[in-house]
Amino acid sequence: MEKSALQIARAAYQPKLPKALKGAVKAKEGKATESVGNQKEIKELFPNTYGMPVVEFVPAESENNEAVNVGVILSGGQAPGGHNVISGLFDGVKSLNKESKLYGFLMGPGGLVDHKYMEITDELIDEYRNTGGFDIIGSGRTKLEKVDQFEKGIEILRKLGIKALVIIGGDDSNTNACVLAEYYAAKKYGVQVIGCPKTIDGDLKNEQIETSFGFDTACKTYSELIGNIQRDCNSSRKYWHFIKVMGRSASHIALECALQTQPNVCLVSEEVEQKQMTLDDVVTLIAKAVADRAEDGNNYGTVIVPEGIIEFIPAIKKLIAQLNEVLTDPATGEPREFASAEEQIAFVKSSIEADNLAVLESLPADVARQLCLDRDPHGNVQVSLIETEKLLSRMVDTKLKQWKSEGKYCGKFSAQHHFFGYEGRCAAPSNYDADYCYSLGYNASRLIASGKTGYMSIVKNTTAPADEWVPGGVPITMMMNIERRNGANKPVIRKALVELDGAPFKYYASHRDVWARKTSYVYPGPIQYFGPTEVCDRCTLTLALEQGKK
Ligand code: FBP
Repeated sequence: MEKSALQIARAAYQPKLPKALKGAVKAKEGKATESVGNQKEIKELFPNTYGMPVVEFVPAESENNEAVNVGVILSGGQAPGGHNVISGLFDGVKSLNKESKLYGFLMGPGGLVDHKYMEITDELIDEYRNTGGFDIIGSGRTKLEKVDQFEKGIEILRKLGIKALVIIGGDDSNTNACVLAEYYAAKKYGVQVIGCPKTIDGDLKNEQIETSFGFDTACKTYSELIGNIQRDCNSSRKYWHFIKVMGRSASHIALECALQTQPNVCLVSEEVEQKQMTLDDVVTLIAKAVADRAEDGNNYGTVIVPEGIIEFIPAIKKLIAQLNEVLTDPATGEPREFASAEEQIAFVKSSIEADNLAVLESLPADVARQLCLDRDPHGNVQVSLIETEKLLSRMVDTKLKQWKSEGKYCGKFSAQHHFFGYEGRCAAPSNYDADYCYSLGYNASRLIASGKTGYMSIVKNTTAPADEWVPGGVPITMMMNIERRNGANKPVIRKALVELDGAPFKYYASHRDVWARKTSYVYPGPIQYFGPTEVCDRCTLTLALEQGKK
């Protein structure tokens, strides 16, 4: 495969490792832990993996350096840095013992169940160091949650002599990793399961996990593009750009992009929910910004829309919750099957409550259809398919026309639409993600060597220079609570939504009135890989604000 000059230079980049991982380590254990909610139920469900301590790796004289065969799985949506997790893990297991082997299961968790795998060799890994994408072994969204899958898995793990499995995924995949760890521990199968926090959405974080990998690079990529649009917008001064950014539920990406680019409007789903806003309230908020700027002679602007917003409008959220219930077969817990889309829509309409039906029918026909029909394998509405940016601009246009008819000055309104999601998920990882991911993978090898299972690999203090980063592990059960999913109560990792009393949102809220009216755009430009550290190694503004570093 031919490579660009940047790719060649980038391949030679040696990711930074925390000083604590540069020699032999031992696990320093904290106190017994509790889950974040429903302690009694989680303890009962995870008798072998509940209550374990948080661990931190500290220097040691020597460590367990027996050869170990390890398997790795990339699960769910792509996120920049996945290849570096695997290269860190590869280097980590080889540094323990040269005879260790790393096997990659192909196309996600399904590869484990279907026994599709490949050995990761020196030559192979060297092709992928510091590159974006998950293409080294591919990814997939098969849910690993049934006993027959676990049993199929153990067959191939035994055949390959694999003693530990690393699952690189988001909250759902790490929940399943924990269920698998518990199952193998209960059965005494002798296979450890370690998770790794991945998702561009940034919603797998808590007191132990500073950020999920990929969030940094994806937000920098989208912010570069939003900055370019803002410069175009400020040059021609004739369009309002509606820019939807990914983030299935949480608005972390939208908020981070707003902090980096200072648009006229950024919607934050969590605020919409907290203020119990209706779709009309959201439309009015944007239309007001358009009319206010028109008064100043500015018939242009930018609006950032988080992908998941539709699910946070309380009336629509209630509707979706009922759709999820009625579209799940209570006997199997699986999505119900229908002969045709029309049959499915008719079933939905006859099964939901009257107030939910009224909300469904108030929506534009294409959006209503989308809500009734599409689900991902986890049973979630596929929000990335709903064209919210177009829906909102259409409704803003109608609102402005109505205001004009009532005599209000609204200027001219002409809209352009964008959706940034896939553009950022496979970008070459920023230095932050390249270093963070390599450290997460290397650190996973130390969790394995210390005999841990049901843990997630973590690296803390990442706003400091990499030397001072703190590697360790957090028991996955510690992050769990019980939530209603697809018509049933399930133990799941609690998703981190944008906190309205957190520093990133507060910073945005204290500036947004000025940004809404006055053109205050910032143009962040492309990710830089070579150059001054304050340009190349900076973290997201979200993380800097959360840690009081801005
Ligand atoms: P993960 O949570 O699996 O990392 O994926 C997140 C995401 O990128 C969302 O932002 C988006 O809604 C979704 O994946 C799109 O999924 P798909 O790749 O299946 O279209």
